[in-house]
Amino acid sequence: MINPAKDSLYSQPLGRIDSFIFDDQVARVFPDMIERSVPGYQTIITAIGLLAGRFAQENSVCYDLGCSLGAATFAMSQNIIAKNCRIVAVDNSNAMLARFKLLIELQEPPPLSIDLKCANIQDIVIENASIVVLNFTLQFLPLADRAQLLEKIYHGLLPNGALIISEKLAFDDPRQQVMQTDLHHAFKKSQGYSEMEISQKRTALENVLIPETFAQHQQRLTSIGFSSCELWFQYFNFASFIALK
Ligand code: GEK
Repeated sequence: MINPAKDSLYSQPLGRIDSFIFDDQVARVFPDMIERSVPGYQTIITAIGLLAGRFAQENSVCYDLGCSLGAATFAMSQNIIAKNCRIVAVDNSNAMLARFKLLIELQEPPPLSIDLKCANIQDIVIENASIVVLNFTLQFLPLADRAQLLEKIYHGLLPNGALIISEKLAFDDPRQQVMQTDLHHAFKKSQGYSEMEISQKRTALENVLIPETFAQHQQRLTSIGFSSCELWFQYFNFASFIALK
């Protein structure tokens, strides 16, 4: 059940393309899907571990919001040296969490306690946080709900806490938008996806994954109160940034 399978969900012509959801079919192929779809994904996961090592504070909580199979949680748990930290990993997909639980059981006991929660990240309490990770999760929330979640995170963060957000980006300049989108598709082709897979997946994600520009993210985070927000990684239209309290 847990062997990572190859993502071929969109490889056959689908008469009707349903909106993308994080169900068991997706959870089963997720590691392969995200690795071949998001340029720089593994680099970002490694860096989240390093950032957690730097920002985790003693006696605090580290949150992985929209944790999927826990890649960021595992990276954090291997790098946090601050004493008495725990990780709270949250996802509203039962299918993802069931597999994440199995992965934890299959591993050596993780060095930190990991608390898995099946919940909407909009409904959980965030408190005593030194680091919060939204690794490709915010993009799935309705635009109108994003500021409220980020305000809750800001208030739940300790002084000197950090929020790491990774997202697919949009661009104001139409030429950049076309070029970056084309380059992302070229990346997916280089990873073995066919034109049909790329196009069917794109349709499934329409109105489900809603990208914003980096300027929009930065403006919203600083208007909420974060003292700064800077990009630390970008590969075509995929980026990761860090906001400091
Ligand atoms: C990784 N961070 O591998 N509440 C809880 N979970 C949610 C919500 C919500 N409102 N909306 C979406 N999700 C991971 C990758 S994937 C990114 C994150 C992608 C969850 C959803 O169920 C899925 O597991 C995850 O957010 C997004 O580092 O597939 O592009």
